[in-house]
Amino acid sequence: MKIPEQPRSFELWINGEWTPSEGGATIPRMSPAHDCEVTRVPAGTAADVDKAVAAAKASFESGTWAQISGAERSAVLYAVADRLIERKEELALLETLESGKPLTQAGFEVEWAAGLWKHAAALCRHLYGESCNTLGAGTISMTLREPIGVVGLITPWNFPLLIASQKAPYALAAGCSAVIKPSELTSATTLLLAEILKECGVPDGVFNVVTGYGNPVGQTLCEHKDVEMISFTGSIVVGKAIAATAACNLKKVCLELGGKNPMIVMDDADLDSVVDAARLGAFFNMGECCNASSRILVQEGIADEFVKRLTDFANEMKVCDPLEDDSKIGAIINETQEAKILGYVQTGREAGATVCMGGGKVESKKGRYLEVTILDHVPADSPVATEEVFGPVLSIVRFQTLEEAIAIANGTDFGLSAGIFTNDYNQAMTASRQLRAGTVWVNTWLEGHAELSFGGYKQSGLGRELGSRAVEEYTEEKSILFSLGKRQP
Ligand code: TXE
Repeated sequence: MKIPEQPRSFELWINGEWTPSEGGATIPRMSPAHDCEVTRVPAGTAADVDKAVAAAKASFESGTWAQISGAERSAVLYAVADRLIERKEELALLETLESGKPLTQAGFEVEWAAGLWKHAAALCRHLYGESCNTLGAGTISMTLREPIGVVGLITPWNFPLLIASQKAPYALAAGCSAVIKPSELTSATTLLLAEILKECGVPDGVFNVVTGYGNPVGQTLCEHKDVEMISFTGSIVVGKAIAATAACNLKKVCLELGGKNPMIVMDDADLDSVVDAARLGAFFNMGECCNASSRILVQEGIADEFVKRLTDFANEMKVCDPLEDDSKIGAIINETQEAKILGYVQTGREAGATVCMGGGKVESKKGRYLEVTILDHVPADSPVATEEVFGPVLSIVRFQTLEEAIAIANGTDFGLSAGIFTNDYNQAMTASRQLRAGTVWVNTWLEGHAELSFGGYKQSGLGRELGSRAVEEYTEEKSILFSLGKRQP
């Protein structure tokens, strides 16, 4: 796959068409792997957000989408899924060029995203209310689920198309209209998604994209009185700021804020499965993954063997140009992230951890690459073992008993995902109950299914995405009571 000679330029997508930004400023995106400009998007303004929200509100009030049947919406969302697959190569290439992730993984991400559009398409026809039968013979009651209105979706750079697809299809399935702000680093696939939605029959104004920086674009969206809900994926710091802003006009917020996910490995675990899962969990997407198993808690009896086998395996992982077929680890998204990751490795060294492999930069003429890094004997309370690194750095913490492992696992502010590898049923069930996380994997990792909800305990977030109730997040519940016959005074 070749890098296009010219960077691809985009405008905003408002009311079903490409629209220049009011301000005229643009954001060039340099490929983190190739050191050349690959895309350019508008640096949107508050006025652009106002325009997009007005278009979304008008489309919502017109009923062209909100008031048609679930079956009709479902047909459109299925078509979107098919079109994503048809344009997979183009989408995957843009994703790789902007993010630095291996092209094979970007292709997988497009397929995964398409699967979410299909899941939402199926849910379109299954939005039910309730009826209460115990209010007395003189009444009939029901509840309805109605779309919440205009929603603001704010997404990060690690899985741009996938995370947009964890939000947009469910919002649309509910009948909402949306304004989405992708990360300023990786906006291209979200803009193409807008074009695809139009091709597939989503009415104008229902899906709008305003590119640009967190402030003013994201900030204005969060402050906007005509936006009823914000769904955000990103850092804890920004998540808290969004919650505070949204509180001023009582918007609903749904937040997915990352994790420091513990994988517990017991002495009796099947080592082949563990090593494979640990490699995938810790290094998929260069570790820039909210579900990364960035700390592995290993029981002492198996620890030396585990570290040896994992290190041998990880040594085979090729860190190189993400456009190469056998690339397993691509480039790091930007200098800020690179410095953050290297800083954490340094704190690990200072805390007394052993660097089993990696720990530094990969020398390259072009691009920003880091070595696959494994730290052993990491103190459980050190920063590299308790804070989100978001890079190809794995911390191994050793423990003696399951009780100790669960205490360590639960000992951070996060609670996104967790897991245990063991063949002992009792240990697996005990951990499943006691781990404070939105997802617990047993003898597997990173296995995601749209049918299961996704979200965090504690500071990993608020609300849930995916699962059978994913569409409900984007609705209001209305209670209706019929009084039969003449009302008794
Ligand atoms: O995130 P930000 P960054 C974590 C990860 C990473 C760190 C920083 O640890 O190292 O966050 O990444 C928009 N109002 N995650 O700086 O700033 C911003 O433009 C409204 C975990 O990129 O939170 C982008 O679209 N929006 C995470 C989005 O928020 C604002 C995935 C995320 O950017 C805003 C990514 C504001 N005031 C990073 N300021 C996960 N949960 O998976 C910024 N934004």
